[in-house]
Amino acid sequence: KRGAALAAQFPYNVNKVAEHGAGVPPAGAASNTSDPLQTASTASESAVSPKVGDGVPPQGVNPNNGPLDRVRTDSGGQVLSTNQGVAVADNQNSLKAGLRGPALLEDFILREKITHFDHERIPERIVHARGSAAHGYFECYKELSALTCAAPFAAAGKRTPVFVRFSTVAGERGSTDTARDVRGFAVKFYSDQGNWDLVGNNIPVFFIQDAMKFPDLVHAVKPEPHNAMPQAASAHDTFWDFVSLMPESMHMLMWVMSDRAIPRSYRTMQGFGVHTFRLVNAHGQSQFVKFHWQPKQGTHSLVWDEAVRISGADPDFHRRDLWEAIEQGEYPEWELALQVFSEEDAAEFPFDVLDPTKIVPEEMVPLQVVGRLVLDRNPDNFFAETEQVAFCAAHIIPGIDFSNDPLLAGRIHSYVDTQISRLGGPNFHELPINAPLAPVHNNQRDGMHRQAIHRGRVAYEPNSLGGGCPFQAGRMGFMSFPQPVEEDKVRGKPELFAEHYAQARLFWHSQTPAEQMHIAHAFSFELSKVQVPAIRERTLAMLVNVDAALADMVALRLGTLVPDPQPMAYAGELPAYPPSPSLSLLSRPGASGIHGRKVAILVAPGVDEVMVATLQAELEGQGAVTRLVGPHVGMVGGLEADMSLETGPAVVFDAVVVPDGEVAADDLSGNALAVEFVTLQYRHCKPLMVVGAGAGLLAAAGIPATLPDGAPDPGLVGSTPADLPAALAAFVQALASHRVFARETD
Ligand code: HDD
Repeated sequence: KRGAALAAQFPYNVNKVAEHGAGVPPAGAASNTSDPLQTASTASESAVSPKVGDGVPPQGVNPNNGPLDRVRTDSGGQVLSTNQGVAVADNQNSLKAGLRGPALLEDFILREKITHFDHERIPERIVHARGSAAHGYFECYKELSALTCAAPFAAAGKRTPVFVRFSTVAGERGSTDTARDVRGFAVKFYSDQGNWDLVGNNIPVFFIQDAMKFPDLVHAVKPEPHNAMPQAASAHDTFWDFVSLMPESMHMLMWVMSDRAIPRSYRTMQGFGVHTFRLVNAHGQSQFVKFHWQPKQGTHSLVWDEAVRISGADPDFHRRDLWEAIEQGEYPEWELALQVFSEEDAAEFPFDVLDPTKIVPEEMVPLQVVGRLVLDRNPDNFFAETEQVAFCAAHIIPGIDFSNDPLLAGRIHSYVDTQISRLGGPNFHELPINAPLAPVHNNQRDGMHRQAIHRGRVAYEPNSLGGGCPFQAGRMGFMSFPQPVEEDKVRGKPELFAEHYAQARLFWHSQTPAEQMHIAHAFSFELSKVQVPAIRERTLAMLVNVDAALADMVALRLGTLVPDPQPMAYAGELPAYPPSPSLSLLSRPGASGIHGRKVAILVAPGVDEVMVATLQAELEGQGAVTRLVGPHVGMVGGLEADMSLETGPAVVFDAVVVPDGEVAADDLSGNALAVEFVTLQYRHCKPLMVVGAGAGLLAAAGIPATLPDGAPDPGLVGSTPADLPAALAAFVQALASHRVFARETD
């Protein structure tokens, strides 16, 4: 009798129940989704902190949701199966000849699982390996048919779904987010005329002028080949060896040594299409264009010491920031601005618009804002979307065309080519994240991993058996702008490409003193890591051509003298540009106040808990994110701390508040981590607010009450409990202006 009862309960091995123990699923669990055990575990796993959202994307916002739904898989309430859909009874134990015997070759379940696992990784991107992405839409402000027939600009209010991936360039897939580096800003528009990829960076120029040099540049900046060091850093000999022999990189080096290369967030950086492109209207008329993305959050950066510390505290800093902002409904936005100019205008510029080491200053061609980009949905799966997305500089649509920029020409080839090995064959365009919303019909067939099941016997054109389909679109299709060409076939560069310094000077002279200091320090830091003195000297010789004071500052910190300037290749007189204030990061504070800014509220037993609640409500009411940081997580008095001083150090916050409460202030003042917290907030020029007894912590940290010149420090807000509302207003203002660089002394 007992045997029969057990058999009903454990149908797999009625004679040896004890050997299987709890690993055997109760009878019927496979088909019975209301099983209490399963329900309980599903519920507890999906219970996440309300602070990071429930992970469920808002549906219906983005039209690209629909097609992706087809391939979305959700295992909630489902039984575990093999890839062939066979339910798996035991996911704990392999099949063996006896409990202590050898594993059996016939265990197809184990073999399928391990084989799939063995092939889970794909090659990382050869550059831009580290990245984070989100879905959203582009909304056109006004129709631009006079300029272009491109679908996203067809009507005011028209929304085109997009997928945007931000990245660092040099580091490997698992490298830190806050390395000094260029950031990729790649936008895939799923337009109704096909996919358009605007594969740009957060810096409007590039290191080199010709794609022929791209492999050399990348080999120089990547970890050195003999010892695979350093990771995600340009501060090493091979990079500076290369660039100091390539003076065309000088302008880009100025940008990369500026705070642009250590952004506070992906949300606070500009994006640029870099190259000159063409807009083409329905009549075939064309103008040149430069694309700019302007963050509504303002342009903000970290300071170097902070960026270095964040690498340890939270290497996913930018990925987390983007993810959390979107989960919290703080959708990042950029405006798309165009600089449009004719070929005749371009011929008058003192630089060549085909040279990607040059900008078109805004003073020469103003920006026109034509739409906005909103990121409102996190990916469901990092691999399927962020990793498998394949951007390509060659993906353009009717209404957009290339210019003859020789760097762009190489890119048009490189991206499809690289995906063929990275994504394992020529059909990567069928992966859901890459597939256009526009219909795809052609006679390309077969290849690895083909998804489409093409019907019929016709895979050629012209044909009569398929009624001539798919037929070519004629004037409704993509037509290259018929630019007249009559030249000799040569290898070489136009004369103006040889002028390398005038815009580097323009950039330098357009920075505020604090930004100039940061640039000088960045050059000094990077070159201090260079072991070969001749490389340092060669770089200094280039810097002299930019600005003598800059070369002096750097030479001083390298313990050397300023050498003679590097001879210039350009024979003509250098163009003189008036300073362009828009090149300073500080010229774009952003209109959105403190949205998405992260504020730490330091708590310890005895803190004024009512005040903490008020502070949280007020700051969160204005869009900031608050976190209670205490000596430990969990209950601190009557409050629940989100982070400890160790797991939530100063560098991951934009600002700090130390609330009132005498006992708490004493406790924090005696805590080395709390003292370090406010010290670093101060040192990194961030706003600090102290209320009542909270001021004791500033005193313990020896934080000066005024700026070095004796003026009041707008980022240091002190308050009595009674004056809290006025103090909060001052604090919010300081937070919105990001940093107090006048504080910097080190
Ligand atoms: Fe590139 C990736 C941006 C020059 C070849 N590039 C890549 C990505 C961005 C850029 C944002 C990452 C896309 C993603 O998120 O998946 N690249 C640029 C910009 C350039 C530039 C703004 C200069 C203006 N790139 C450039 C040249 C070449 C490449 C000159 C080759 C001739 N880039 C590649 C690549 C990558 C790539 C090897 C690596 C992974 C990939 O394409 O998908 O094909």
